[in-house]
Amino acid sequence: MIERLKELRVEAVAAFEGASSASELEEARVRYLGRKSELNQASRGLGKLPEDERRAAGRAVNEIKQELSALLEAAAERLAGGAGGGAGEPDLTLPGRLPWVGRKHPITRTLERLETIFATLGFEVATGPHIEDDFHNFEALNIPADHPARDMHDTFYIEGDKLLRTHTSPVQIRTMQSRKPPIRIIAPGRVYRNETPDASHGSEFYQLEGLYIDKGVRFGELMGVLQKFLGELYGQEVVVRFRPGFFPFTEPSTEVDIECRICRGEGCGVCKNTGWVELLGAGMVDPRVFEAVGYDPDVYTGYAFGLGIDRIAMMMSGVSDIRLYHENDLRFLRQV
Ligand code: 2NL
Repeated sequence: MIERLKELRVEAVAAFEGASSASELEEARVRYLGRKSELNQASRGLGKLPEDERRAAGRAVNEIKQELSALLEAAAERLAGGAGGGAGEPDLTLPGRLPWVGRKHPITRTLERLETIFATLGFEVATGPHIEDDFHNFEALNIPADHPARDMHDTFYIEGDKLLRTHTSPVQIRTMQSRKPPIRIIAPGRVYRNETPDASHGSEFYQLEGLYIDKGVRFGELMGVLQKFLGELYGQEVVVRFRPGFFPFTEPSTEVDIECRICRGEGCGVCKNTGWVELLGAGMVDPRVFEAVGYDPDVYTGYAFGLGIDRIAMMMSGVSDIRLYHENDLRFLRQV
């Protein structure tokens, strides 16, 4: 039987490699790999062989099937490649195949736009590690030990006091520790939260925080800079609202909204009928943060702010599910 299989193999290889049209190839396929082919019958007859022959014959049948299937595929590709139909003549009237040109990820494009705006406002870009420690991510930011953000359910802990940063604030803590004011930086980057993902929450997303520290920095300057930033992003006619808020690391704190651009404040689905869309959180750096990094809060003051980059990207292009940005599906990424 093995002898017969070897002969069959030689015949089939010649048939697949020699096929000069799709129909010839199909004929060869039916003959050598089809349901009624000799090979398939041999395969079905294996059970009737004596135990000692069955193993070797079974292996031979499988090897040949695999080899022939690969050859069949290669032959099909070869025939499809020589376009121009049955005649084998290339159709020179067909449009050329454009090379596919890659592009930047929508989050990257949004980030670069934000960086450019803040560069014109005098902010330099600072970066830092994604694996942080409890001090830089929580303690120095005046986030108390019993704060829910520090729970296992909200933060990815690694081992000991190592964790994945939950915001980019630790970059600013590190910058303050290593430099003296004046400091005017933005810290953009990926952050991590142990959350069940849904349309507006991912376990990884992008944030941008800003920090300005010097002598005599006041709340009015924060308002002015954010108004200017939002004007550059959305057009100078944008309507900005500051409303009281709370963060452990700023005092006083504010939430910053813009008038809904879809309904112009009338109320719609996007602004959940409030007429306003929340964009940023901000405030004056809490004196306890200054103490944690060794700055004298009687000498220096400063402001800080934070925003979600994914959220800005979503609002720019009307995307309603944050998870789409992190699935790497090119059908989505090529559209937005
Ligand atoms: C938000 C709010 C905010 C900060 C981030 C900050 C950093 C340092 C000191 C003080 Cl080192 N503050 N960052 C301040 C206020 C708000 O983020 O909604 N982010 C998405």
